[in-house]
Amino acid sequence: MTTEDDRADLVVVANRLPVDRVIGPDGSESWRRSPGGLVTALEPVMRKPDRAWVGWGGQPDLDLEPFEFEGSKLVPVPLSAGEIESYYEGFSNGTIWPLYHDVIATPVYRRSWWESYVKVNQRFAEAAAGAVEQGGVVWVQDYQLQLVPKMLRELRPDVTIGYFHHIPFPAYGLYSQLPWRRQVLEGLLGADVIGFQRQADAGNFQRSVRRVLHHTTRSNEIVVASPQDGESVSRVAIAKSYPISIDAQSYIDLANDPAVIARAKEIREQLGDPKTILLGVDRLDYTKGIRHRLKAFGELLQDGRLQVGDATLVQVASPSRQRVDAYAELRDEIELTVGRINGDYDTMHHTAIRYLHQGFPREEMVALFLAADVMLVTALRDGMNLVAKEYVASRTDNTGVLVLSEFAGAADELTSALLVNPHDIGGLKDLIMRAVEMSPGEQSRRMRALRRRVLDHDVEDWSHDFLSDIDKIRRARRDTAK
Ligand code: GDG
Repeated sequence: MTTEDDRADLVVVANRLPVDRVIGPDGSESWRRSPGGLVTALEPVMRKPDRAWVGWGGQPDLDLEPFEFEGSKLVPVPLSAGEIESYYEGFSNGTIWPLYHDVIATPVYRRSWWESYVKVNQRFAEAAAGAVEQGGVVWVQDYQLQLVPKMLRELRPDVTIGYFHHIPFPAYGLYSQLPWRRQVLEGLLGADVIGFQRQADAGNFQRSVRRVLHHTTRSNEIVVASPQDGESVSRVAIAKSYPISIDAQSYIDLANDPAVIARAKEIREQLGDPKTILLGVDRLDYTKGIRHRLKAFGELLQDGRLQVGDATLVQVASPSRQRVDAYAELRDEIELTVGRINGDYDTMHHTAIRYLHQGFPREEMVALFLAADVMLVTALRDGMNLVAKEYVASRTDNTGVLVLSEFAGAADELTSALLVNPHDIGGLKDLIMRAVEMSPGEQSRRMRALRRRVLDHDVEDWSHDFLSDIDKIRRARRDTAK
């Protein structure tokens, strides 16, 4: 039972709790902090007292009471195996994810998935409503929970609501395909502040709101008119960009760690000391442009512009959403392509592509960043792409080259990278060669500018900027209520 006293001043609501359940050999149960990016991003926020996090515990049918973890309260939301299939794998990752990433894969519109999404969003909204104190703040995270802001406002009109959208918001021409386009926009507009990665995403959202709901927008503001007791009452919602970032200092610390530096050297040696190591690090996802990257690299070997032994591509593709069909198919395609390229070009001593379908600890990732001369981020569409920022933060000696897709949110900030349209395979090949051949002077000039941006705007700035806008609204409301 939640009492008035243990309700939190700030509640984060996300699909997943920030912890994983571990069962010991003796059957004992404990929780471990999960390694995900969102957990790191919200760490400075959760460190403060009086915070709670509402989310799913990561296993089906886990119906648990709220519990304390590292000073904050965690409120588990149960999901059945069927709901994981329909709400999470289905509507979230089979409908919204491909639609919002410019239909790189075909979105599936299934009414039963939508019904499950509504039901599960309602459950999250109720859990949040029970966890937040009078006049508190709820911060909803991401596309799995787009209906929560409106549902929560209906349950708790006293609460100030924020929503952050980690993925792109598509142009109206694509968004309008969604059979539930009106309900989703109304759901999001339940929030007082709706945050996006890029200004272009906020612009796309505003245009959809004008076209579908006929609300007026001006600059970052949307006038939301809603009928109340027969009269139309309007309020203003903010929709603007708050580009997410990383905890840059933690990457610098790892990059300066002698064990990580030694490991980077070892990785180079184990790959046969090629002149150039190129690196890709992605969840295995069709949005990340892994196929385009492999094609460009394979053609460079075929053309003789790169030689095995001189250049090696390391591709980490961490396992992701393996029960969704499009992901299983993509894995087969990638592994076929890697096998073909390696079959054609490997020698007894050297491999063309070292492909790793595995997850690694953060230390190993930073060792890879240190070992890599060229980082390839060739996403076809990406909300931000944190890997690009992590690579830059780790390059403390200002060497290395970042090749970055224009279609990743990070391209708005990291303008000193070599920016590329990954659909243009010829252009991508030329840019990879430019990266491989770049002089130390140019590398250093570019890397310094990139590092300045990432270090000046880290993840703490992101949450601070968002929560200050929320706080302004909360204070204005309190003043009016006086
Ligand atoms: C979504 C949006 C947006 C990956 N493999 C391993 C590993 N990772 C880490 C990376 C990075 C994170 O996972 C992935 O973040 P990205 O931003 O690159 O991409 P998404 O997972 O698609 O994230 C994206 C983000 O949300 C935040 O708003 O930027 O656009 O799609 O931190 O390093 N980490 C470890 N082992 C791995 O094998 N330790």
